[in-house]
Amino acid sequence: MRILSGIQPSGVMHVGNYLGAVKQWVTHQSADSLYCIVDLHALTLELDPSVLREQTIDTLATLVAAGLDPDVCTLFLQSRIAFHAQLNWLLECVATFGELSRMTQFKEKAERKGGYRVGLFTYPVLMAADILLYDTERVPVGDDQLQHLELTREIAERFNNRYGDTFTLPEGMLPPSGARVMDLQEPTHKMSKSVASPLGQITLLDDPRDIERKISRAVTDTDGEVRVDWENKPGVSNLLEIYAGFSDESPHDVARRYERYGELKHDLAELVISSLSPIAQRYRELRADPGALQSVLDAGSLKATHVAATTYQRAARAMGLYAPGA
Ligand code: ATP
Ligand code: LTN
Repeated sequence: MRILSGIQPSGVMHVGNYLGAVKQWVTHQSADSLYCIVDLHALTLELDPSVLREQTIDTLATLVAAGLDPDVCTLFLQSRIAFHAQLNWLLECVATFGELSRMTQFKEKAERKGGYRVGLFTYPVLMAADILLYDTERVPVGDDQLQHLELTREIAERFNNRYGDTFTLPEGMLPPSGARVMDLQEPTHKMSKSVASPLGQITLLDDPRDIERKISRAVTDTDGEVRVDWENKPGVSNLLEIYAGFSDESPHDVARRYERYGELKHDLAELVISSLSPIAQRYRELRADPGALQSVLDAGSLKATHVAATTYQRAARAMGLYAPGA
């Protein structure tokens, strides 16, 4: 089963990224899975170039520390493979302005910032190129990316109908719990790397004292009953969801064991600390050897290029371009 997914090097990874995406990547890694650091997508943000460079290596180290093994799966950098940008252009000539205008992530991010970059608008087309280039069958992502995936399928279907069967239609893959982790301080908003919320996010590199502090201060409610009720108790529901994501249970089963918020928070902090401490420790070791991390990217890019070239040329030929091959 061909699996591909991507993550932006837009900051330190948080438990939302981990439970929604990366934990599934680790579980499903094989010789047929590719994981991509989407640095081109991060150019839609206004990052200082030196910060982007640092964060790219930090992201790679975090992925390996979280359990991705470069000897098993392919870990690569999007910008190293020019076919992503090339297929992006072909697909921009298949996607429509109207469908991109309906993307909620674009609408939300554009609202936050006037004078946004055009890339923020065309972002989902590049994501479709990432996915379609590798004949991807499954895309493990958090819930916020399902709309982009649906668009990817629509673009691929339209392309296949217009130019002949070229692309595999991918399907999303959500984790049973943790597909949508909310900010601990504002539990009606998704936890997000690019939104500053120091107490609202738990990162994979937080030290145990910070994790404990953030969980103990997480917003709850005054009703006092531990149960899943997203409408009336988003804070408590979110804590149960995070717990379930780490312990591989259902949030309802977790809720049944607790009477009081204090106990739930105490145990959740212990669970998160014991799950994340080894990742943070491994991260520090890996980050101390940037040369080894560069080699991971070199090897991964080499493996990915071969597949990408074949698919790109197939698509280009189908559209009438003089691409090499048949
Ligand atoms: P940004 O805030 O910059 O958009 P992000 O935190 O949403 O960043 P991405 O790099 O865009 O992170 O996403 C990487 C993966 O993490 C995607 O599969 C996405 O669906 C998932 N993800 C992101 N935030 C959450 C969340 N709060 N809960 C569950 N999954 C999430
Ligand atoms: N848009 C995604 C990141 C992303 C991605 C991909 C995910 C870019 N290309 C390909 C899966 C497959 C996000 O998480 N914001």
